[in-house]
Amino acid sequence: MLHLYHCVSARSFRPLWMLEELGVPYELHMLPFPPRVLAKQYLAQNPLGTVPLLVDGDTRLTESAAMCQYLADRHALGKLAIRADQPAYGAYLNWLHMSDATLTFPQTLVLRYAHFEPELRCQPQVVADYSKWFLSRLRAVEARVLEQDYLCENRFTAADVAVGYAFMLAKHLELDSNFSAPLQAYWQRLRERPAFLRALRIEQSAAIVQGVDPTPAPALRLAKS
Ligand SMILES: N[C@@H](CCC(=O)N[C@@H](CS)C(=O)NCC(=O)O)C(=O)O
Repeated sequence: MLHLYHCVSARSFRPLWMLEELGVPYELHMLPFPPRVLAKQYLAQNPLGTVPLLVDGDTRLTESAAMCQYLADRHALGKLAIRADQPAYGAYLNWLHMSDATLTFPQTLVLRYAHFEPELRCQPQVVADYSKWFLSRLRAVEARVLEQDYLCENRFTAADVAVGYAFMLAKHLELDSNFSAPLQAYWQRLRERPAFLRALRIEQSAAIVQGVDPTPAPALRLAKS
């Protein structure tokens, strides 16, 4: 049985969405945000205190994009993967890595300096600069989805899940109104997927059942903790 440690709407949504796409059984462990502060016992599982953590027997992963790749390769006969011998493999890896290193990275600065820091430490200039940074980095996605519906081989893959989470976070950060028409259409395709909608419902109901605040992490203020 796979175990996923997750906070509502955090990057751990990537593996949750993947698991729902693949129909792989798993146990979902909901944590309050930030677990580092509010669930100190979790540090024994993941010393970083971050989510996600995916445990599969002796295998433990703490990087959400790597989890998308791992689950696609290991748990569904490659249904959502691109194989190393396929022409789109390099592009596939590039999207997977880009999803967090290039797209989510600037978003986390916006998140921190607009939402998480106490009022006096908020940094409007950082928020403005990194919002712009994020939106300009979406140009690569825009160019791709102008040509085809999905990022690789014109079919839905783990790369769309990894990149799709950056769109979900952008919605929470209210950056989505700046999306161009092709980006809006791509995001629409992703968020209409039954597995995406199921993952949203599952994280809410699991949070309630497990006694965790179901407010999406990006909407919380760290000061609240
Ligand atoms: N690069 C990692 C980042 C993990 C990460 O920073 N997760 C955030 C939630 S989106 C977290 O747990 N933050 C809580 C903290 O920093 O204490 C990934 O993609 O999984």
